[in-house]
Formats: sequence, structure tokens, C-alpha cells
Amino acid sequence: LSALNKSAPPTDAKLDRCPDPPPALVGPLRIEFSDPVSMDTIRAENPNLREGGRYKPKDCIALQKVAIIIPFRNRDEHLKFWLYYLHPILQRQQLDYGVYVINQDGELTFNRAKLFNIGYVEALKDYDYECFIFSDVDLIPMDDHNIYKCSSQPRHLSVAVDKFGFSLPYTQIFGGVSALTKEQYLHINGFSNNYWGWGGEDDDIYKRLAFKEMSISRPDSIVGRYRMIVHHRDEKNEPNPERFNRLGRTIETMNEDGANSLVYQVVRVEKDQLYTKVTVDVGKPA
Ligand code: UDH
Ligand code: NGS
Repeated sequence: LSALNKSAPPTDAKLDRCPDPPPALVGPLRIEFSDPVSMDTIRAENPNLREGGRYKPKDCIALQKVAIIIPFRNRDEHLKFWLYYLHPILQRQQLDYGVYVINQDGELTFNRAKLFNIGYVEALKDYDYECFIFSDVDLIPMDDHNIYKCSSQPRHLSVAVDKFGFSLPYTQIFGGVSALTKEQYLHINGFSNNYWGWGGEDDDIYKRLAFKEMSISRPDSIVGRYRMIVHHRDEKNEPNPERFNRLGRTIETMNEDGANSLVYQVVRVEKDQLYTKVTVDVGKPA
């Protein structure tokens, strides 16, 4: 049968599901940020991407359709490193994926979790994604066995970040890079739209999952190693003084604040070979 398959390439309908684990993974990766990379180099090194930063394996049916959502403003240097390292990894992982950079327009206070909610909605306008990876732009996995797909429980992927000495800073942390299926996301009414500025929005997601009696799945601390690109605090993303108060009320607010209360405007959509960038007006604190 395999000889037959070689002589006559199968049509899409006859493809098998991709093997688990993916055969081309290489394990630990050398990740460094000393030499800047150019977009043209990254485009040339990833010829099999389709417009919008889309890919699917051609010889097998991917195990999951995955949208990767990156909250963004004014981090072009980080985005280049992310694209440079992640596209080859995601292709080796044989995922049917798309990369969505959700760019907050204007200079008002940043809102990471709302940008995630927007990414969820905008990605689903393109394709029937079933898994959503929510990733900071400055976190690069150091082992390609850390698969960017969803599990039967919500998954936290960035468990061993270099800046925390390659271990979890606290058990409940859910920030950095995480993965939720459509069902898991909708079960918690998505994320809060009301955390403006730095901090707490990821802990709010953790609380939502815990209140819905879900548990967190994680890779081990070898496979789950990450490098974070060192940077200064951004303007208009100061620590949010409201975050502790809000976190005390998640259980009361989560049913009204989330996917079902999301309001925003799309300013423009740009499709590059390496990503779809959706620039959005997220508004400002009420
Ligand atoms: N982000 C942007 N632009 C911004 C703010 C945030 O793109 O202006 C995105 C980006 O994807 C980033 C994520 O939101 O990875 C999380 O924001 P962050 O990187 O500011 O959060 P982190 O906790 O850093 O990593 C907080 C400031 C650390 C200061 C350390 C000084 N040594
Ligand atoms: C906690 C924050 C989280 C944050 C985590 C790690 O204290 O949002 O630190 O931050 N929670 C609150 O502030 C309530 S880090 O060291 O990466 O900047 O993700």
C-alpha cells in the first residue's frame, strides 16, 4: 500500500490522520536573540505558508485546527523572533494552523485579555478552528515536543520560563502561553474584558477554569522550557491597581463579563505570508 501511495499521491479525502507524536520533531532547540532577523529571511525560510500565516500538512490530516492568538502593540522586533522560531516548529508539529496578531490601535491602556477574546472571534471568521493558543509575543519554546495543541483539560504550555529559573513561579499561574479548545473557552465565557494595564487577567482566567471545575494540564519542566525576550515595561501597560479587587469578584462577574459582552471595532486586517494582523480599537476603561 505504501508503494502504491508513492506512485499515485492520494487525494485529500484519502489521507490518513497525522501520526502522534509527529515524526519530524528534533527535541531541544537553540534559541537566542542576539542577531536580529529580517521578515524577508523568515518568508524565504517558510515557503509552504499560505497568506495569513496559514499552514496545513500536505501528506496527512492534522490532528487539530489551531489558531494562535498573539496580543500585540509596538513589539515588531519580538514578533520577528517569534515568527522566525515558531513557524518551523509548528510545521514540524504537523498542525493545521493560522497565526493571528491582534494589534491594539492607539495609545491608550493595553488590554491583553480583551485582545485574546477579539482574536478568538476574528480567527473563527476565517476557518473552523477547534483549538486556540493564547501566546505572549516574547515567549519562545525551547523544545519542539511542547506541542501547540489542546488537551482534554485547559493546558498551560509556558511552565519553565528562563526568567523564573525554569520553574513555575506559583502553581496557579496561567499566563504566558496557554491552550483552550473552543468548548473550554466558551464554558468559562472566554476571558474578562475589564483588566486594563498589567497583571491579574491571567489569574482571572485560572479562577474561571477552577470555578468550572476544570484542571490544568501541563508539559513537564524539561519539555516546557521557554526563553523570554528581555524587555522593559511598556508604556500604557502599568500595573493595574484594580486587579486585586477584580480578582476577588471573578465568580460574580464571569457570567456577564467575557465572550458574551465583547465590544470592539476592527480598524484594519492585513494578511502577510507569516501572519494575519488585525488592528482593533478596544476602547478604554469604563
Ligand atoms: N504586549 C504588547 N505590547 C505592549 C504590552 C504588552 O505587545 O505594549 C503584549 C505582548 O504580547 C506581551 C504581552 O502583551 O508579551 C504581555 O505583556 P508584558 O510582556 O508586558 O508582560 P510581562 O509580564 O512583562 O512579560 C511585564 C513588564 C516587565 C518589566 C521587567 C523589567 N525588567
Ligand atoms: C502575578 C500577576 C500575574 C503575572 C504573574 C507573573 O503576580 O498577572 O505575576 O508576572 N498577578 C497579579 O498581579 C494579580 S511576571 O513576573 O511574568 O511579570 O502573570
